[in-house]
Amino acid sequence: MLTLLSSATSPFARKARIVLAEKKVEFQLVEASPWVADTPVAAANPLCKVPVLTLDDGTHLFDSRVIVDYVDSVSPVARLIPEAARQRVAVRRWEALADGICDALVLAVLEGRRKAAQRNTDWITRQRAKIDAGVAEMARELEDKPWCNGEGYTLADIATGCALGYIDLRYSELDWRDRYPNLAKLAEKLGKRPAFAETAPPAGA
Ligand SMILES: N[C@@H](CCC(=O)N[C@@H](CS)C(=O)NCC(=O)O)C(=O)O
Repeated sequence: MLTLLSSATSPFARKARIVLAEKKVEFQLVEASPWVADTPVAAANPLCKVPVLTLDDGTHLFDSRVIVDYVDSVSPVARLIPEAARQRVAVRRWEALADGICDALVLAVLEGRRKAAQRNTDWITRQRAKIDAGVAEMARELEDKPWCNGEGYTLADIATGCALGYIDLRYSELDWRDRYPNLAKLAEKLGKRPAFAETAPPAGA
C-alpha cells in the first residue's frame, strides 16, 4: 500500500492528502515531523521535507507537486488536472501561486521563531508582502466564478484552499475573509467537502 509521510500542519501535505482522498486512492498516513533528530523523513527525502509518498516498490516521491501529478494520473476517478495544455498550465499556475504563498509563510514563521536579537524583521515584512500580493492575485483571478479554473473543482481549488487554511493557522491578521468575500465563499464551499474537513490543521498548532 502507498504510504504518505505527512505532518498535520503542513499545507503541502494537506494538498497531497486531499488529492489522495478525492481520487479515492488508499494509503497509509504516517505522521512525521521533519524537524526532529531521528525523523524518518530524512531517509525518504534528502531534502527532509514532507510530504513524501512511498510507492509499492519503495520509490519515494517528493515534492507535493510530483505527488499530486502521480496520484491524478494513476486513477481515472475525478480528474483534478486537466489534460488540455492551456487548462493544465492554468491549474498548475494556481498551484504555484498557492504553494508560493505557503513557502513565504513558512519562511516568515521560522524567522519569527528566532530569538529577538537574531530575528530579521525586514525578512518577515518581505515574506508577508508576497503573501498579501499572492492572496490579492488569487481574489482578482477568481472574480465571481464558482471555481478557480474552468467549470469545476480542480487541483487549483485544492491548492488555494490549503493556502487559505494555512494563512488562518499562521497569519490570521491578514483578515482575508473580510477583504476578499469571493475567496471566503470558495473556502466555505471547499470546507464542506469531507477531504477538506478531515484534513483541517489542528487549531493552535
Ligand atoms: N515544495 C515542497 C515544500 C514542502 C515543505 O516545505 N514542507 C515543510 C513543511 S510545511 C517541511 O517539511 N519543512 C522542513 C524543512 O524545511 O526542513 C512541497 O511542495 O512538497
